[in-house]
Amino acid sequence: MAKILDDVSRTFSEYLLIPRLTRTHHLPSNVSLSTPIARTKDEAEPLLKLNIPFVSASMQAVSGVETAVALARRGGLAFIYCSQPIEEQAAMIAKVKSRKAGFVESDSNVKPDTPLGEAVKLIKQTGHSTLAVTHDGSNRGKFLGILTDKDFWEYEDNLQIPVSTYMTSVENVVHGKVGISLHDANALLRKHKKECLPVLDSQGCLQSLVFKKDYVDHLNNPDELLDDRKRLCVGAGINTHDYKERVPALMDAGVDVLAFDSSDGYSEFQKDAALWIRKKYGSSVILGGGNIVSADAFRYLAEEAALDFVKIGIGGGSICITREQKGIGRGQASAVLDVVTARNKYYQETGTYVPLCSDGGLANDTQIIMALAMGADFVMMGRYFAMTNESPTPKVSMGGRLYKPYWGEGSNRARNWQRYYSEEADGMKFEEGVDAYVPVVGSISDVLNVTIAKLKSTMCNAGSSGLREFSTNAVLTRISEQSFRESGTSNVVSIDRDIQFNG
Ligand code: MZP
Repeated sequence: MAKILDDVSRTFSEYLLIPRLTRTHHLPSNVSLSTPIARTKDEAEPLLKLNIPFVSASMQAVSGVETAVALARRGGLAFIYCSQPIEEQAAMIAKVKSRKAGFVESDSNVKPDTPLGEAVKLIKQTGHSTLAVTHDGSNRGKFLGILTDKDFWEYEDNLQIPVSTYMTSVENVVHGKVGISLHDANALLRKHKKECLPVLDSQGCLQSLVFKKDYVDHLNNPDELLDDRKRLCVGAGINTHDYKERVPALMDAGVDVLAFDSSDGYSEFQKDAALWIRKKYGSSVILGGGNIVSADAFRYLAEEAALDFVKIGIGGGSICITREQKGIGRGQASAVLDVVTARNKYYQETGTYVPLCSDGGLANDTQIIMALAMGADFVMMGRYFAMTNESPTPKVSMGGRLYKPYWGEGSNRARNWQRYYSEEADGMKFEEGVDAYVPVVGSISDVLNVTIAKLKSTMCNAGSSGLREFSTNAVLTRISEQSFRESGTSNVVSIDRDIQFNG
């Protein structure tokens, strides 16, 4: 007979945190949000820690190059989506890695005889206002000069004329020599009041560029998530079908973290693929997987597949209709609590700590806080990042408001059959995700500022300075429907919430 679990499936909104003693050192400025993303044994340092507990979902409408750069700059990590050809995903990873804090490979280059009009097009396409001019238009060609958007007037100048007429020629460009330190490169930029410093080899060929903007960015983003070569970190989604080709391409491109992107990760497919990757790359590769919602599934992926981290969540995503279509899934709070209990037990038994990620269905900052309080080490979000300026989709104006398209990986639009089916021939016979719109809310940095401020404030209320301490000490209470209703305002007419002004 089918087994029925004792408790119902619960969601994060059914809980509240009880404050603990806030001591005088419990100030937001003292709170660390650093959190592991790789398994550790006996409290050793993990291979990688996030500086904030937020990662973006491996989804077409969420994690592109700009999302990855903006999120890594704040200390989180994006998972570039795998529902695209291998070469395209690897190229996106390489692009993020080239945005090294410091020396950057020039990715916008032209030849001296390139018509100005083409250069203007390139500036618009890439959003980079500085182009390197090299003899062959490559990023390692003989350096001939620099063209910036200040060197011409698009609507006045003749767009047919070659860029050599408008560029600043090499003799007049302040440049550095290969081997120059970042400190000295920045000093040259400062001394000569320049925005960009080309670095040339002994043959006069371009090697890299150093931008004043990156120096300023670095100062503004002290939590940047960098690899040991000071490049931004980036993750990639993978599937259990083409991993033998995809993973080597992603590794060559410099990916830092891999994660299986699957709606149901409790499978031998995932274990077999994980073991193949481990055999080929050893323990130096950080490999996560899931998604799961039960203690058994955690034990299987932690023990048999030796994953570094495990993602929790089936059917809770904002664009997900899996529960409705197939009847599988679990309330996210119940799933997190069950898997955290299994993880803690595994830790006690083996000394191995496996980080957990709560993935999907986080409808607001309070739910993010609740997931972390319940023991998730970090959270993965789709909708949250899809709503930002940096997500890869265009803004659309509807009814006077700006929106962005946001679609599930299980929708017809994404056609990511590998996430859901085990046989290619099956294709997609039904959808598990919808095609929708979300309002535009601003830059990733802006939205993170608010979420981080709320999280740190709550952690102080709960008497904690770190995330592990937060979840270990958290005391939660379930709330009745009545108290849920009273969580907002009560018995008042709120100017913001209830009164609509007409201008
Ligand atoms: P959310 O943050 O938008 O609520 O949820 C994002 C998560 O939903 C993803 O990380 C992924 O686990 C899941 N997802 C992505 N596509 C679908 C779908 O089409 C889906 N059903 O459930």
